[in-house]
Amino acid sequence: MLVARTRDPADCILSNGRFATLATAGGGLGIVEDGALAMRDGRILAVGPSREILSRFEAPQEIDLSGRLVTPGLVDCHTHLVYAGSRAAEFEQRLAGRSYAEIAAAGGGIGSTVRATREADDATLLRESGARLAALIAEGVTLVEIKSGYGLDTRNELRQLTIARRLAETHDVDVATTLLAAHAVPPEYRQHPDAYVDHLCRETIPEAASAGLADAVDAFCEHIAFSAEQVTRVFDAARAAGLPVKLHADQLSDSGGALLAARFGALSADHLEYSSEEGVAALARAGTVAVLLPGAYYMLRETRAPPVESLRRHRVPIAIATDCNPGTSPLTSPLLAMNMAAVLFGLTIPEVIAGFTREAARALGRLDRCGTLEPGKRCDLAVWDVETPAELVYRLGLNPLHARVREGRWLPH
Ligand code: DI6
Ligand code: FE
Repeated sequence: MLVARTRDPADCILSNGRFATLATAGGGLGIVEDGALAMRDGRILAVGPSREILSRFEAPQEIDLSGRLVTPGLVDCHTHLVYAGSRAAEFEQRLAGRSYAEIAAAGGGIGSTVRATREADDATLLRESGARLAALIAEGVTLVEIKSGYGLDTRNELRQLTIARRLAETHDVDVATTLLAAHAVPPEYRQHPDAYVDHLCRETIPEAASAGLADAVDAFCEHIAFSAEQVTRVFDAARAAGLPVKLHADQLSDSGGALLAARFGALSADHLEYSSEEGVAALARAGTVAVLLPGAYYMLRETRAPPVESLRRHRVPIAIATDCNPGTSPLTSPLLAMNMAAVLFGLTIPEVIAGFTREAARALGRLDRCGTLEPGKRCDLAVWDVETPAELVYRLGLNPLHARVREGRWLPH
C-alpha cells in the first residue's frame, strides 16, 4: 500500500540561496549553503538545506534565488532622520578649519537644525525625511530607529515623533521611535539648562509616553550638551514613565557615559570613542549593546576609534548604525557604514553584518522578533546580488540589493 507523504503547508519557499541566518551564539554568520527558507503568515517556519526544506514543506509559491545571499533585513538602530534643512554651509566651514564645538557655541550646529525644523510644516518634514528613509530602504533596511531631538520643546518633539510614526505608514518599513529631547539646551533655556531638564522630566517625557509616541528615551551626555547628573534625572523620569533608555555616550570626551548607561541597564550606549575600560566592563555586566557610528567619526575626522578590542574582550555586543543626521553624519547608506566600520574600526565581516542585523535588533529590544533567520521570527529579509558576505561590505557605492521581504511579502528592488 502506498502511504501519501504529507508535507507541512507553507505560503512560500525561497530556494537555492545562501542564507546568513545569524543564528549562532558565537562568532560566525550561521551560513546555510544551497539553502531554502519556508515562510507562513509572515513568519519564518524553517531555514535549512534546500533538499530538507523542500521535503518537509509544500507551498503554492516557490522562488528560486539563483544562489543569491540572504540576510535578515537590515536594522538601522540609530538615526536622527526627521529634520528640515541642510548644514552644508557648516560643512564648508569645518573644511576651512572651524570645529564642530565652535560652530555649536556660535549658535549653529544642532541649534540651526532646531530652527529649521520648528519652522517647517508637517508636509515639508514628511517629504524631506521620507527621502532619507527611502534611501535606507533601498539598501535593505526593514527596521529603523528614528529619534526626535530637533524640536526641543514638547510640541515640536512630539511632532517629530508623530512624523516618524507617519513615515512607517507611508513607507514599507518598521519604525522604532526614540525621544531625544535631551539633545541640546534650547535657546529659551540657554541660561537655565537645569530648568530645561526639569521641564523634560515633568512634561515632555510623561506626555510622549502617555501618547504612545516614544519607544525609548535617549540623551546626549557630553560637555557641550548634558552632564551625567542631568542625564540621571532624565533617565529617572523615563523609568517612571516605563520607557527603556539609551545614551549618546563618550563621543567627544570620556564623560562617564558608558558607566551611566550601564547603571540604568540601557538598551544601548552609542558612539563610545572615549569610553574607559571600566565603562566597557560595566556595559558587559549590564548587557548593554555598544552601537558604533563610523559616519560621525569619519565626518568629524576623529582620530580616536572606539575601544573595539576592549569591547570584544568583555564580550559587549556590537551594533553599527548610520547615525543619519544633518551635522555629524549626513549618511543614508547602511552599506557604506558597514564598510567604514570594517576599514576605520577594524571590525570583521561577521561582526559588521551581525552589527547591522542581530545586534542592531538587540539594541532596539526587538531581538525576540527579528534580527536573525530563525523559526517563529518575522520573515524580514534582504536578498543580495552577491555570493559572499564580504562582497556586501567591500564595495563602495554599489548597491547590490535584489529584493526585500517584509512580513513574508516579496518587495523587488
Ligand atoms: N551626536 C551626534 O553626533 C549628533 N547628535 C549627537 O548627539 C549630532 C547632531 C547634529 O549635529 O545635528
Ligand atoms: Fe546620534
